[in-house]
Amino acid sequence: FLPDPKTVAIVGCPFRGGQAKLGVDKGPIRLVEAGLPQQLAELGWDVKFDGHHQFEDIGTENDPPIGKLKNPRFVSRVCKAVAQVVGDHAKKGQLPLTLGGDHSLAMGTISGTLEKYPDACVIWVDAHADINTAETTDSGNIHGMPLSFLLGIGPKVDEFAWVQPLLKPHRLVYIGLRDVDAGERRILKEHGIKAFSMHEVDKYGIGRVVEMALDHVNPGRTLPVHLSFDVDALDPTVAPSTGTPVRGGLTFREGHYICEAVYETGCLVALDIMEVNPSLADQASVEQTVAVGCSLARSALGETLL
Ligand code: 4U7
Ligand code: MN
Ligand code: MN
Ligand code: MN
Repeated sequence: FLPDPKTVAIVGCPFRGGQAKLGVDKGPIRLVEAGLPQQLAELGWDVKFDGHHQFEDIGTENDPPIGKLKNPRFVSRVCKAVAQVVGDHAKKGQLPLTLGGDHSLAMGTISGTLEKYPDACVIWVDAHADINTAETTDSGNIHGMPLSFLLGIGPKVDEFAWVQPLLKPHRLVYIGLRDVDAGERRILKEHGIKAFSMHEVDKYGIGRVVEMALDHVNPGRTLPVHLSFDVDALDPTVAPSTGTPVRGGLTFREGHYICEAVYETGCLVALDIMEVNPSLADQASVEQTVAVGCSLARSALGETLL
């Protein structure tokens, strides 16, 4: 799908409006400071990065909840801007690598991908399903909701009317789930959305799980793939510095294997590395989490040992 020379456009999104914890907006800054652009260049990519996006001026003084949704205007406007940026990069034949920031941003990144590639499929690697609706959400945190908007599930929220419900349930697959809300379970069942939870990772091993996940959304390996990776999919011992850690997650190798296997398909057109929060946990944990974020991105962009 991508022309030669292969170009990756780093989209740094210092944004935390989709959840309450301070610090996740510093994730992209730390990932870049750790040398991610140079590392990708060393893999042979032409790397475009012209600074992090500034969202301050998008923020509104007055952003009261709409129903239960918190910071709805801010989240919506930032995601709309991100959709535009990601879509523009994709249209130029570049691979957008979005660095979060909280996972509400995926509303923007996936909208951008689908604009260029309407038949793209999404591999969502996460401890959580992020598919709550305005009705089912308990927390009101929009980082737990992006997929419901992309799929057009749940009550319409005017503020998010710009999000085109272009994602089809059979083009979405999860890997790594282990903390799914009751309302989300119902949605997954009702819409027949395929999920490989940690139970399936234990049962089949990561190799078969990734193969089955790809067979589900991309049987002929002919469709473009958007990989959205929430670092909380990894076990908290591997990626401790994240806002909503859940024990019993993917090992270091399982997480990297997913990225390597997706790269091997040759179908990857967009990548998100989300929810690195350098304000949480001690300095060693932060450095470890940032380093893991970088190495996941390198694996998805073709780093191999041999
Ligand atoms: B993340 C949660 F209730 N489901 O909706 C919610 F458990 O992007 C968590 O995956 C959402 O980190 C986590 O608030 C969002 C909660
Ligand atoms: Mn998560
Ligand atoms: Mn998430
Ligand atoms: Mn999280």
